[in-house]
Amino acid sequence: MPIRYFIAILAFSSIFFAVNTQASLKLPATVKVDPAALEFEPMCDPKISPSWRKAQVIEGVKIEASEQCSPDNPHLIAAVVKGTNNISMGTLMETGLSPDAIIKTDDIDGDGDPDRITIKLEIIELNGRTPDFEGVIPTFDIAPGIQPGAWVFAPKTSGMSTENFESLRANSLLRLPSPVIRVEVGDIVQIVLENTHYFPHTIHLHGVDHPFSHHEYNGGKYGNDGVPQTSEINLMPGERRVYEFQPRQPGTMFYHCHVQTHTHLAMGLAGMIIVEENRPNNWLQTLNVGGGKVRHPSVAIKEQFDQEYDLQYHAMDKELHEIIQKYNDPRLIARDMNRRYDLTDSTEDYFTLNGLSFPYTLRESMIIAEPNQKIKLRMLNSGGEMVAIHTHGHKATITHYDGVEHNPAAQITRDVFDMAPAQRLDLTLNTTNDGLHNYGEGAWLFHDHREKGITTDGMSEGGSMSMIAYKSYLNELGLPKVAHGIDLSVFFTKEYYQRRIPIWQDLDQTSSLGAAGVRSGMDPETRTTMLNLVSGFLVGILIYLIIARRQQAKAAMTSAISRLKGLKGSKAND
Ligand SMILES: [Cu+2]
Repeated sequence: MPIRYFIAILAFSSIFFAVNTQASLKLPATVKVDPAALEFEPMCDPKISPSWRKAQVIEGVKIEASEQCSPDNPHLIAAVVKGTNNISMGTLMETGLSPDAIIKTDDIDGDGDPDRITIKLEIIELNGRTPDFEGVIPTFDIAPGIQPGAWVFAPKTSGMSTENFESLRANSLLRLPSPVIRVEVGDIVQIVLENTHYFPHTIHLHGVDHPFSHHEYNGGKYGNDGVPQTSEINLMPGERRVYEFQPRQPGTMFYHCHVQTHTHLAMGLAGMIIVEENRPNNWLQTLNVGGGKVRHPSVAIKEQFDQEYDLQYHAMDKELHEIIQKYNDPRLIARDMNRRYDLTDSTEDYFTLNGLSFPYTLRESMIIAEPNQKIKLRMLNSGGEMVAIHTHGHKATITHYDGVEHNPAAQITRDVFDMAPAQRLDLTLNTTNDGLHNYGEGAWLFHDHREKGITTDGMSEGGSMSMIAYKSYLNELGLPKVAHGIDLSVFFTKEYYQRRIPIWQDLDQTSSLGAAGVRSGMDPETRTTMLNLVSGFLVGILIYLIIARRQQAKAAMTSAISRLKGLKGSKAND
């Protein structure tokens, strides 16, 4: 090859790379995601009647107001306070409960309230696979578009698991978390577990005063502690078992499945069980479905507090919760859960408060306060790791650990509350603006201060974050009025959690921190690849020339050298 070709190739390469480098220095245009292309969900569930928020009396049961945008169904509260055996058919039909879901009888101590309480629970799968179509059923979104497969204990219901024939959404009784159960000291309580699921399960009453075994029920064959390795055998699909106890001590406790606990608890078979002090005429709200505000608090709570909230923190590993969405065959699910899934390699992806992640926590798990109130908070951590719950604008006092009162003289007031897995804390939130307990009214966040606790599958804002919102900071929907025109609606889109929205695109008018479009010219990676390609090509030609054209190369070299020599010789002669 004549030497001029080499020179031509080298020149072309140099110009090509120089031009390309110039081109890649041009900034790409900012690309905005058009809000019209997003699917905004209504911030409040339009199916929930605003009339549910009001203070009211149903079946003679006083139900406190709840300003949340998704308040609990007041008919349900009346039904679980009176018992499904003591209410009208009209009220029962408003709840979706089975007529034998909560049976209350026998005022044994003669103090004006029933002391024999029977609670029927089923096991429901949420966001599970169906053989009928692609997708999951019944659906329960913990945040927009986020549907982890889950199992819950649920009150015994009548009718369908979905809202109706056209909807895939779970009916409102079937949801995360498993319901809060409330009983009184001295009650004779029977929890009847009807295993409506395809796997074996049990109930372990963590922290509740219960005998290891009882022989009146279950034919003397089974125990009462829920542990298949010690007290009883697995409760198989289609079977029922009665757990009976008569608690002697009050406190905030915990119940959960004890079959393959490392996965069944994380799947959602875990809830709060609260033993209230015995008082006359103490009709309790036996279930708090979804947790949150207790709209019919016990007599003892009303003696001391203005409000009461049940708050369950739970976390989920996506990998575990996807298993039930892969197969319809219980053997394959059992194989993946019991033998392939390794909890020691797990990471928590979803963080929930009362079964929901931000922004849905704003619908129903906010603490709605007024100045100078004393609010009872009962907290449970049913996740697998520590949590560190921080209250903005407030310092609260820990009164009870694991249901046992802490020495009042030594109670600690602080603003971060660490809870080990399975731990319960009772807090008193005092909203007196004294610079210690509260710094004034606002829409104050309260959130897990492990920063991952405020994410949903790694996207922030999400997780178990909620608010302590003062009434003066609520809008007409019961959502927080946020200052400076900040718009929370973007969080109510699936696209946000699908990572499709540049989160800062609307911070200023020029969208200076929005998304960069496709760069003109080449990106650095492509440029490096091309450079390597061209270098390789050149080296290849060189090697080819050396090997195949070595004669011509030699001749060219010799003539070049002799030409140089000739030049030198003529210079010397000059
Ligand atoms: Cu289980």
